[in-house]
Amino acid sequence: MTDLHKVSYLDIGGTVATVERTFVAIKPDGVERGLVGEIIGRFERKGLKLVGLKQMVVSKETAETHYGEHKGKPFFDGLVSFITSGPIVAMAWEGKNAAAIARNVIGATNPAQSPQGTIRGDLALDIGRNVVHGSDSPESGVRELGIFFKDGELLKEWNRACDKWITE
Ligand code: IDP
Ligand code: MG
Repeated sequence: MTDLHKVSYLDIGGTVATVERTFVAIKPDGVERGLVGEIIGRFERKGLKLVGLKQMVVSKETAETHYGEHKGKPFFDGLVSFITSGPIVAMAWEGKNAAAIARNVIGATNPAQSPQGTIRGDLALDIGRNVVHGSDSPESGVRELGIFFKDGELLKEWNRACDKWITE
């Protein structure tokens, strides 16, 4: 893991700021259902910046590491088997409060409790098929980006012309 997984340095009007990055993945159900463009578009429209993107099939070992906090729970084996069952789309999104913002875009774990307007509220029915993953804190974001991305796979620094219209 390197600094690339944690922050980038954004120069806005001469002010250099550290910017948070978080991990988001479209799960195999979202990919199978053709929701990749729809889901990426929601994060883009929110103003977050895409700084890493790849489609991949997750190994059992990686899935068990990623979901390590849930080991021993009744749904763990099913979750690992589901997340490794087909391709996912792994992403790194950057922006102010990226982890919390991405969780708001995603919604609650159970789609039945997730409001309309969120990804899970609009596009999912079942807690075991909730189409997208998002890191639950900045620290989890760093950990999970380190699991799914290698050095060189994330953009180092990319200043968009529109950044000043998104972040004060
Ligand atoms: P999160 O994805 O909203 O962070 P977590 O509690 O971290 O939710 O659970 C990880 C994933 O495990 C969930 O997204 C969901 O797919 C699955 N999961 C969590 N709780 C249950 C459950 O009670 N039954 C089936 N699957 C579950
Ligand atoms: Mg979680």
